[in-house]
Amino acid sequence: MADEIKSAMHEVPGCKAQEPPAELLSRVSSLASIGRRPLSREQYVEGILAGERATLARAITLIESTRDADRMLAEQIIEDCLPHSGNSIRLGITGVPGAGKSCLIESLGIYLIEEQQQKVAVLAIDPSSQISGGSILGDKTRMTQLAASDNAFIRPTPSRGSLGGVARRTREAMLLCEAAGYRSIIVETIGVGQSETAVHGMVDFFLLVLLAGAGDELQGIKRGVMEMADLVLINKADGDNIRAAERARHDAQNALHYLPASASGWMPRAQCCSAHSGSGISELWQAVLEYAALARTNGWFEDLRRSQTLSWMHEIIEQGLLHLFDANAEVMKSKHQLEKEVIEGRTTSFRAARRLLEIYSEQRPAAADDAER
Ligand SMILES: Nc1nc2c(ncn2[C@@H]2O[C@H](COP(=O)(O)OP(=O)(O)O)[C@@H](O)[C@H]2O)c(=O)[nH]1
Ligand SMILES: [Mg+2]
Repeated sequence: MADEIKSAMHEVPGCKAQEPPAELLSRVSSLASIGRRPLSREQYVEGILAGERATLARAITLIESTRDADRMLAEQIIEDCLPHSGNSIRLGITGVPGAGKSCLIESLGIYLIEEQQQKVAVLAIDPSSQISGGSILGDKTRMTQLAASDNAFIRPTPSRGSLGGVARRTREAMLLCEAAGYRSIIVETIGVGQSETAVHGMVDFFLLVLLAGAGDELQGIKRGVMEMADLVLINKADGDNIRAAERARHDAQNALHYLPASASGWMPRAQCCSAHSGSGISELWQAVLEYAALARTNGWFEDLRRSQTLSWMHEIIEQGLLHLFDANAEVMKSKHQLEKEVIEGRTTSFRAARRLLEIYSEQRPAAADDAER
């Protein structure tokens, strides 16, 4: 921009570019930085509890940061927000790419805002974005109406790190969204690898979006994913596709019957919907509400959240230990050599792993002694 102005001025003969006064420059730069002024822990928390989207977004950026200082501040913010979180319904949505998840979230989100007077947060877990650099970003174009609403908060997937790391950041972002007053949290995943399991481990209700197709509609969907579903939705039940969708719904309902009963006491169902026409969207929400009412009455809702919280703790310990292991200089010194020996068949993977763990545990007491001294 500044270069454009400069070059335009150079084209005017006799016009000499002048340096703006230093005082003006400093005023402009302080004006520009107002939005990014560092906030204190209290300012972050106050802003989030007041439902300020910009502050919420900045706090999530801290969660995603790899800087230790940011991480520490993020943890303090989460701690302060924790007593205000939890009051929501957490929905997970999975399905093959192209099934219409993003369009469905747009349609459901608008329904929740307009018909149920709710605030809706949309988060995403997309491990493939590690390679593509944030493929879910494109999805905002499928959620234009929702993205424009003051009552919606859409956050693309954090694109760095392992699935465990991505999942942890999404869970933490979810807690902050709840503290900011979002009563419906929707987490979108793509049906790849472990991401369904990660999302299932952080939501109350799990939705599987399928398409009516030629042949076996359930092909390509692993049995495990079907087992996790509380609701199977056959999307794109519109136009010429309505009858095929109804057949697919029937097949899915049959398949659900053969699965073991869910511990929640809920009977998973299959329903049709169209993200484009909006048919079946209120029925979808009705099923979520029915589930929540049942699970709250029989105690499952709280039991599930408690066990999820416990597994998060265990996951954080595992990740933390791995981090310590990788950061240990003695371990790293021997790791490369041992890896080479495993590849060349000179030792077994079991013995090499055991040796590294021994090196690691020999290091720990020494490190603790150092700290005491
Ligand atoms: N006919 C029809 N097309 C849909 C519907 N929902 C989504 N689509 C289309 O399906 C394609 C994939 O949708 P998208 O939401 O990006 O799928 P995702 O990959 O599962 O998130 C897009 O071209 C959508 O316009 C629907 O209800 N009916
Ligand atoms: Mg999508």
